[in-house]
Amino acid sequence: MGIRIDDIRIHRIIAPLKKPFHTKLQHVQERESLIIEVRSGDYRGYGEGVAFTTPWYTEETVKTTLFVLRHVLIPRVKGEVMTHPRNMYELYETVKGNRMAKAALDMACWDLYAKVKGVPLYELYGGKKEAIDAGVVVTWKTEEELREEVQKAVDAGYRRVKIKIHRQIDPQTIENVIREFPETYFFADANGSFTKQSIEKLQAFDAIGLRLIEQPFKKEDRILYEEWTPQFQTPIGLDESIASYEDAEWAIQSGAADCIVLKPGRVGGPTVSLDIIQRAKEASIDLWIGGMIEFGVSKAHNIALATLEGVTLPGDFSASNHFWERDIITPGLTLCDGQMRVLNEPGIGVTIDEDVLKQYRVDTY
Ligand code: OSB
Ligand code: MG
Repeated sequence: MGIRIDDIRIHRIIAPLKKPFHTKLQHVQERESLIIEVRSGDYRGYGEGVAFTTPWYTEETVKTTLFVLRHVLIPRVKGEVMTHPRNMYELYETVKGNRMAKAALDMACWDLYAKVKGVPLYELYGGKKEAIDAGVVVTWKTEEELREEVQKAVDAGYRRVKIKIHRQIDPQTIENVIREFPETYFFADANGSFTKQSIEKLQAFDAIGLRLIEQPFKKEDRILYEEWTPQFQTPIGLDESIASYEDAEWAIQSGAADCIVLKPGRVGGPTVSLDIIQRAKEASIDLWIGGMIEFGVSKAHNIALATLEGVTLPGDFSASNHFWERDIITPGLTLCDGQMRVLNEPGIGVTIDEDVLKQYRVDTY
């Protein structure tokens, strides 16, 4: 028996960050996002649109995802009967690109499906872990601030800390700080800042004992990845480069990546993510799940995926209190011994805090 999609709502929200997120690409002080709600009878499935207000990180934006959801994707699924979330995805799979819009809807369909079945999402996915490793990102301007931020992260219990870097900074700054925390796993994320002309600088970063360097070159620089990834001693993880299953396939087959950074909200949602995780597992390539300054709805979806065996390294899983004074879910996500407990309720396993949603909401469509 199928699940009729009776109605779909989109809430556009804006929330201030506790501390500005400062990177070379953008200074983020508040986060605009979409929360999508798919209804069937009394059941509600939730998804999150994770594009930003402007195209500084991905081509898609809040406005483009909103347009595509309202005028292209939702008309294809509203009133239809879901026998499985993959069947819903097939209704709009041929729409070109716009994977962040697709992901928001796909998340909501998976959550709804699991709730109607009365099972936690991770169980539906076949996940086995009871807790997943947490990880946090730090942005910084001075060595002193970097040290302080890392110390705060370590004190909060994070065992994996990701540091934002770019080609103009001195690798010595990073080395000085990470040496002081020998127990911590340090990743560095360059967000595509390095070029063919700055390979030597990247080689210097390669020598400081990082556990991973994320997206050193632009996503378009496939030739550089294919040539250079095998030559670094630090594993290279591809983030922006992985926007689809086919991108993951290229990264695996060409040797351009030692590790896949999977952002479910960017590749099209759980349906595509499950396929990528399966493929990475078959290829025995490392994979971790990344975030993009997300609220608890997306994080809860990501936690469910992270329980799968093919997810081999700690991802961008920070507690609700890292970015937010108040998250839109209740209870908020917390750390326990450097880990996050898997949510054992039907669907994503968290409830929307209607008061907070109302406080952040600027529009409903
Ligand atoms: O490149 O991983 C990235 C945040 C926004 C956009 C891009 C990225 C990030 C992060 C933060 O590094 C990850 C998180 O949400 O914890
Ligand atoms: Mg990244």
